[in-house]
Amino acid sequence: MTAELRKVIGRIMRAPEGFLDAAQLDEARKARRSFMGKALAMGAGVASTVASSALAQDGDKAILNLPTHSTSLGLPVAATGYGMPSQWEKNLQRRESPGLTRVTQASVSFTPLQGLFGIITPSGLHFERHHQGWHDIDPSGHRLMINGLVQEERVFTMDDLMRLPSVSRIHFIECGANTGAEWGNVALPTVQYTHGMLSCSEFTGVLLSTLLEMCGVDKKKGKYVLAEGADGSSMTRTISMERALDDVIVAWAMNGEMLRPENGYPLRLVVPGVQGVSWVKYLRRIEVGDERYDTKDETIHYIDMMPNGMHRQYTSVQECKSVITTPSGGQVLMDKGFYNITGLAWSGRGKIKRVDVSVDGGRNWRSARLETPILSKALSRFNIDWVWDGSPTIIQSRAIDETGYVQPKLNQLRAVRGTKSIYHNNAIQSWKIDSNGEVSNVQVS
Ligand SMILES: Nc1nc2c(c(=O)[nH]1)N[C@H]1C(S)=C(S)[C@@H](COP(=O)(O)O)O[C@H]1N2
Ligand SMILES: [Mo]
Repeated sequence: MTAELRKVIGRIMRAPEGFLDAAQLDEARKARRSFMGKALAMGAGVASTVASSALAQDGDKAILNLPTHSTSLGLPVAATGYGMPSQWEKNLQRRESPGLTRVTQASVSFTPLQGLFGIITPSGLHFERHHQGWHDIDPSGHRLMINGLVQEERVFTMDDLMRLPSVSRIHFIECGANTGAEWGNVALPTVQYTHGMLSCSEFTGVLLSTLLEMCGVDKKKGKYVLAEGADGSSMTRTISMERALDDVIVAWAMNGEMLRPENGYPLRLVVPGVQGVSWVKYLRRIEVGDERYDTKDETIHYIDMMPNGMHRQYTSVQECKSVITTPSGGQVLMDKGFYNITGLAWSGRGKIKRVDVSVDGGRNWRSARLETPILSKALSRFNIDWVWDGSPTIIQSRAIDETGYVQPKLNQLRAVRGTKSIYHNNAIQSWKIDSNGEVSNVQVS
């Protein structure tokens, strides 16, 4: 049975949008029925895994007809000064979750994790979280001030900063509210919406420690720094001096080019391993102080409601977490057979050590292949072979980081945290696969 199924490359109706609309779903079901009929008749079928050709069943003959692009002149260079994705990929978009927020200036657009490969998020698909809209700030007028418990308070221009010794490092950024809607019940259909406040990029900038040293920071009295953004949201977050002097970057570049305006152009803080809110965009001021600042973004927002009714403050580190991105909610497995299960794992405390995958609702676990590089406080990509026998099942991934911390089950997390939280949900995600191949979001104990 298994050896036979292995010959069949399972086809996935991927839907770059993350989910299929009613008409597409109908088409998938029809195609699935006719494919299953043919596969049975032929013994085994071969087909592609991409959405656009998922329905092609006689693709082998197409290779004989030379298409126009093989017999004509192509486009000249520099048709576009800045390259864009193929027209065939136009459905792969950041998307807002309808009704999530009242106004689109204080909103989120989610990264389409289901359509991405490897660990780097293309800059145009990096998720956005704005509290008060975004701006495209003229860098020549932008300044960064460092004040407070320092020998010399200073104001830097962008030119001043970009002359300094820089570092380039790959890190994930995850909003503390990522997966927040899932605390109570299943709330969202696709991985884009459940986990898409997550991106990973190479950031370039000057270490905050370099700037603090230049200003003669008082390391004895200075226990904290406050980071402040230049937009109207008055985004301000306290960061411990220990962390500020460690790996925090005052960054101007992302994935080889200057930051995108939505992501903080011309300057943002990169606080590796820490929730997104501390990655202050449009960074204009760092103040060194002797106590925590208890700003609105750390007393009212980004706090955890515990089961005893008390709020927990300053949960900053994003704990070890993982999610299967394919197959994931909204996709459809078109037939039985071989599939590559793939997903992402990350930890705010360092490197990913192992990712286990279950294809039977958590009873048995196998270790997935981790792709290199495996970097500290960055996304790691995992892959594992799977032969689906066509029966309904639940697939899950569980990550373990280099500290030995194991990603918890939802119920283990709820036992400690209750169900009233919004932030910091790093539970194991379950995707249910129906006998008709449809994948959906479920919660299991
Ligand atoms: N100035 C400023 N910085 C900000 C925000 C903001 O609204 N204004 N949002 C924060 C939050 S809550 C998150 S999750 C990250 C999102 O960064 P991104 O939009 O680049 O994904 O930026 C943080 N920094
Ligand atoms: Mo956030």
